Amino acid sequence: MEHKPRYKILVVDDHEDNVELLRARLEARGYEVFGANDGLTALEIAQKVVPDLILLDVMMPKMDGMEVVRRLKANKDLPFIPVIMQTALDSTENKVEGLDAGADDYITKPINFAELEAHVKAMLRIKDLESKLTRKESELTDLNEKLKMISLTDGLTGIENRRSLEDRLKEVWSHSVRLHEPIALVMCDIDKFKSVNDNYGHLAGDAVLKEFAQILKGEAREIDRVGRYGGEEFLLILPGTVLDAAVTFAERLREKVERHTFSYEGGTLHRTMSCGVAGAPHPKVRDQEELVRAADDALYVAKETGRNKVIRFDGAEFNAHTESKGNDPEDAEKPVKQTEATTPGSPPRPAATAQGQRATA
Ligand code: GH3
Ligand code: MG
Ligand code: MG
Repeated sequence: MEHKPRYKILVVDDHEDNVELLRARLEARGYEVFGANDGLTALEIAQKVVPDLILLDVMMPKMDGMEVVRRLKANKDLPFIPVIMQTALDSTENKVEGLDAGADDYITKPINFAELEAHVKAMLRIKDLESKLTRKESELTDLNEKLKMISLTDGLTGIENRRSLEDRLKEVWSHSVRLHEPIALVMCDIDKFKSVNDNYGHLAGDAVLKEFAQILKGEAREIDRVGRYGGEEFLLILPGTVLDAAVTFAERLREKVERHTFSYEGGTLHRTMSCGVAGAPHPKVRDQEELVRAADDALYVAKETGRNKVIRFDGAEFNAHTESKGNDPEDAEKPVKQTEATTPGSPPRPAATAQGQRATA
């Protein structure tokens, strides 16, 4: 059998007899009844027991029912509690004033109990609907929060995904510009990661990615953002960091990865990573997209010049390499690595080339 909730009703009347009369009849109907003989006590009890309904006498000394209902309805800590005003005066003015003050219903004295009960039931139905709605609303808010989290999180590693990184970079970039603060990016890519999958299986690859993400997270500061930018490519956003410091940080990361033993079900393995580092302010970096491209270009040079290294955008090695590739404007939109694009699994990076050659122009 379904257990019916026991509704709590607060009866407020300056005449104790009236309270007791209603208490007896309502309790006989299965309601839990609380009584108050003045407005202030009513407000206190309402706060304490949070009744499902209040039967409120209008005419009371000190604080009348109008004031009580006004204060009740203004109290943001309380949920919706239907208030039925009981007025001895069968005057329209009194009813209007009560409803205006925030009462939900009224009943005139002397009280006809059958009528009162019908009003109580009707109000409790509304209360139930309202509670259900509030519950649904809060469930929906929770669900939206969760969805938002999911949409910004990388499913495999549990760290931020590319969308989240891009949102955050936009914010950090404008913050840096506004406050004339430096900002740096480290783009990391695991070297020869494809061979992990090929040699040890996709699950081993997944395990390495997860562990790799944790290494980056563990090394980053609280204010840094670490996310998975693509397959085995990770981006760190370092607010308030100059290029030199970011390069030092990336070098430390690189060494850490090089020394790290990755575990997967069935064994352990080692991998290295390459990093591209870029920072702003920098004459060749005008917006956050150019900053990402600069870090990506530097990463590309790191890959091209042997891997397991950190390359600084616009640094000596970066420029020497991009210059050696020539700066024929005809090539500007072509990938640097075009002739080597036959290497399986090494997609050309048009953006890298465009920016890299612009740097030498
Ligand atoms: P390089 O040193 O030039 O970066 O070589 P690489 O093998 O690391 O790079 P490449 O881009 O050739 O291969 C990346 C591989 O990463 C290919 C892809 O199957 C794998 N990969 C991408 N996402 C995932 C993933 O979520 N799990 C696993 N196991 N592998 C992934
Ligand atoms: Mg790689
Ligand atoms: Mg890659």
